[in-house]
Amino acid sequence: MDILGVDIFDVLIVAVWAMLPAYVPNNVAVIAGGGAPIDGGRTWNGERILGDGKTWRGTIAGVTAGTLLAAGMNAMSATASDVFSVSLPDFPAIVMVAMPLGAMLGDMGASFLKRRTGRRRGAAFPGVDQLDFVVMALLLTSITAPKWTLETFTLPVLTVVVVVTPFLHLTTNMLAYMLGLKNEPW
Ligand code: CTP
Ligand code: MG
Ligand code: K
Repeated sequence: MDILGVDIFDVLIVAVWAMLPAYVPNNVAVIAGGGAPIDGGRTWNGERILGDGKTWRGTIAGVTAGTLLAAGMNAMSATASDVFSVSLPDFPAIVMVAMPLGAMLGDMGASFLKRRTGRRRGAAFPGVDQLDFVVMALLLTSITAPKWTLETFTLPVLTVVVVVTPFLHLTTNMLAYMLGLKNEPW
C-alpha cells in the first residue's frame, strides 16, 4: 500500500529491522537482570538515583545481546533484503554498540526521571516508557554515525518507528508479564 508514493510495508520492514538492536536489549535485561544495582543503592533528595530495576547484569547483558544481534543481522542483511524485496541496512561497527547502549541509557534516563517525580520502581510513565530507548538510541547513532543515521532513518522510516514502537513495546511487555518474566504488564 502506497502513501504519498511510499510503500508502507517496505517502510515498516526497514523500520523494525533498523531498530531491532535497540528493541532487544530491554527484553534481554528483563530476563538477565538482578544483582547489584547501578546506583549502588545511593539516593538523591531521599529517593534512589535509579532504583533496583537498573542493574549492571541486566545492562551489560542487554548491550551485549544487542551488539551480537546487529552483527548477526549484518551477516544476513543481503538474504533478508532478497526475501523482503527491500534494501535493508547494515550496521556499522560503532552503531552495533551505539544502538543497544543508547537504548539502555534511555531506559536508565527514564528511571532517573521517574525517581525525581516520585514514581517508585515499576511505576508506569506513559509515553516515556515507550519511547525513552528510541530517543537515546537514535541520539547516540546520530552523534557516532550521522551519515548512516540520516540515510537509514528517513522521514517515513522515523515516522513509522515513532508510531509502531509503542505498540511493539506494549505487546512484548504484556507477553513478558504473562510469561511471569516481568512484574508489570508495561
Ligand atoms: N533490568 C535490569 N537492568 C536494566 C533494565 C532492566 O536489570 N538496565 C531488569 C530489572 O530486573 C527490572 C526489569 O528488567 O526490574 C524490568 O525493567 P524496567 O521495567 O525497565 O524496570 P522497572 O523494574 O520497572 O524499574 P523502573 O521503575 O526504574 O523503570
Ligand atoms: Mg517497568
Ligand atoms: K522502563
